[in-house]
Amino acid sequence: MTKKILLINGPNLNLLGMREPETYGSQTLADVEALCRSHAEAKGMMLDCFQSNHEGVLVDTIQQSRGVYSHIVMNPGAYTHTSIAIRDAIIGVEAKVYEVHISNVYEREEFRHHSYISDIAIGTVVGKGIPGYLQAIDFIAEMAEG
Ligand code: CA2
Repeated sequence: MTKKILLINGPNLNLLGMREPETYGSQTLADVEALCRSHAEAKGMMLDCFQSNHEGVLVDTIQQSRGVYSHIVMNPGAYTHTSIAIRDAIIGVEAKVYEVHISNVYEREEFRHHSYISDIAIGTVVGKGIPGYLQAIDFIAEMAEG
């Protein structure tokens, strides 16, 4: 069965390419989404994209992925470090979640060192820039079905 990926980006990632290029690069969110979609399609998978700045909307979106998506690639942004609600939503769906961080959170402020997502994710990539999203997609492509 074709793997169906939902790419979810959390708060402030709609600003990609517009500010802080030294930390987050110069590609816009639209660039990143198009890159991820074509990368997934080249590997025989399909990928949809979603971004929100709102915790509850992200929880709703994760819940609604049930029965539609086999995998989620998610950069939860700052909610990584705060959101038990997003953690619980991930635990509640069958889709397997791969966590992505553009920057190396372990080389930044201490409050970014803890993730509520990492221990329930199938994998985590940090500090690889935008190619980290492609690494997540590659991992999913190579995963055994089921
Ligand atoms: O490194 C990452 O991908 C983060 O998830 C990004 C979050 C941050 O709170 C996490 O600790 C690590 C922040 C996203 C902010 O995105 C921006 C993008 C461009 C310009 C300004 C902010």
